Amino acid sequence: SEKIAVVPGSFDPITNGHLDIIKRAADVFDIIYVAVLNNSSKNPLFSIDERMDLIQEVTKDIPNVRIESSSGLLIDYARAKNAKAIVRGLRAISDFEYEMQITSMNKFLDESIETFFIMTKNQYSFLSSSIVKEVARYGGVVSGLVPEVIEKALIEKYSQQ
Ligand code: COD
Repeated sequence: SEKIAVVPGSFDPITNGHLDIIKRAADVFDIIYVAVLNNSSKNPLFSIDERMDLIQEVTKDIPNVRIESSSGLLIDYARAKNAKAIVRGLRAISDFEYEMQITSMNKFLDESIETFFIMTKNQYSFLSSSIVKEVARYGGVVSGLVPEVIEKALIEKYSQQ
């Protein structure tokens, strides 16, 4: 049977670090659902629809990737998709505590779904959507850190504000 995994996140916006995790997960699993979800502790810059469109654009060459969103719990979404796995990216030590916490909560909610971690490439270790937004907001160059369409979207977004 097909091995289905969910790659969840805020993706506000998607960076080359996220994209690398999605590509590597797509090499291992048959179908990847990239799920744009709400992180209640973050205040998003891009709407869910904008984030989904941007992800669609930069993953269009990966045939087994599907982009969706959900306003509920990740675990309910994963169950509805018949996913066996949740895939997360791991950067520096700072990700560890948070990831342990959500992984153990998701395990408590549904024991049958496993969380897998893919370690980031060195060059993306310190890359985050937040730091990219911070730099773009003050007119800094973020090429190489995000795909070109994302850089354009950031420039456009901040020029409107
Ligand atoms: N290199 C590698 N991986 C990276 C990089 C990078 N440079 N940057 C980010 N990542 C990874 C992250 O570690 C994460 O695994 C993934 O990419 C997405 O990152 P973000 O920051 O876009 O997403 P988060 O961490 O805000 O996502 C949190 C969720 C939205 C998944 C979470 O809040 C959630 O599940 N919300 C739904 C409600 C829910 O179920 N809550 C209870 C969970 S216990």
